[in-house]
Amino acid sequence: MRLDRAELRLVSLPLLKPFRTSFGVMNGKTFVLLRLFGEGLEGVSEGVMDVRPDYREETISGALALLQESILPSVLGQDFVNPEQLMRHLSGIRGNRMALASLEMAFWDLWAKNLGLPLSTVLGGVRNEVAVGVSLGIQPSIEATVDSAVRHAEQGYKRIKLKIQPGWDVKMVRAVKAALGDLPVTVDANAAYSLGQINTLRELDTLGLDYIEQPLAWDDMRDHAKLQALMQTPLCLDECITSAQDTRKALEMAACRLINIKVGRVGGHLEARRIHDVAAAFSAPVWCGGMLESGIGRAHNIHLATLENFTKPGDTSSSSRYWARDIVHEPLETSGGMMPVPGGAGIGVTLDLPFLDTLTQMKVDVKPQRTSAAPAAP
Ligand code: OSB
Ligand code: MG
Repeated sequence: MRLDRAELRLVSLPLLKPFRTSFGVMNGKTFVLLRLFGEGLEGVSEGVMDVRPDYREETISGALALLQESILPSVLGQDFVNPEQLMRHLSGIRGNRMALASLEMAFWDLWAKNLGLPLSTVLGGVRNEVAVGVSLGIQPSIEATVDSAVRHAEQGYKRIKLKIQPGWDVKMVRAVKAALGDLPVTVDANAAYSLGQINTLRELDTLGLDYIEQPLAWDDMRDHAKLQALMQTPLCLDECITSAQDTRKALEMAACRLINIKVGRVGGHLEARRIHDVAAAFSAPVWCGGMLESGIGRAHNIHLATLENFTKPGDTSSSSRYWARDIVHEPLETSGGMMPVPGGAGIGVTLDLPFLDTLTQMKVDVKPQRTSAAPAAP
């Protein structure tokens, strides 16, 4: 596939309700949207970088510059037969997996559309709907948290994930567990604890949680291994894992027993699939995480979650929980805790361009550089 040109946008979409985690409050979602054009078709992706590097280290401004000045100019005007060849071309780039994922994911959409197949099919997926739960942000009170958890359980969501931080943990989780009975409950600390808080972590260990997500530092697998050795409850890593090699090391050192895969965090669908495969070799389940994505990132996540070893419910809940109006035409809504895979070629959702224009803060077109098309000097 020859890549003709790309369009980068900075988009701001207001959230229906603020989303609070241990690292901050989000009132809206600002993200990089990439449209990649080639062979008369268009592939689309959504980046998961943030304005502030408070989840991982990449930023929107850094990724935009890297994509515009380096990554896109190095691939536009060139031909790639498949995503593997595209990523081999970019293999010299260290880190920056969120920025790389933006290009890689848009290419998969374009490539699948060129083949006339759904993305889930070309990835090797085995389902046409995926099981999902919800991620509940830190609420103003325990009562409000229990209410929200019960309401989502009634809607059929298959597990309830509660954001925690020191001071907002054991008591709140106990109340939610008591209200929900057998429904799986998990917690996500987004790296808010240290081994110094072992007493609280040991208390969490007694609550019958399905797993505890990323309790310790975002870049520290070793301390997670120390903690896992002291805990019955499985640990799940999110922030710490950016590659299949990270996954092997984490599982070898028993830093966790399952993995939250976010395609946008790990460099794209190829690496996400490799992580999925490595985890399967260790008999470790994986599940598909989210970053409050619009319909574009959400659709990518759903297609990925059709792979066989995504055996735990993911975070890809209904778009209408997040947005009054999404940027895609197709509704992405669950029923009984199941999210249908959008049909049609590629990711199966289409941009509502007039609405997107009203949300676009900045737009740049990136074209092939003349120099890259010129013949080499003799
Ligand atoms: O850690 O999984 C996380 C949202 C923003 C940043 C990090 C995380 C999250 C979520 C929300 O938990 C998942 C979602 O509903 O998309
Ligand atoms: Mg997480």
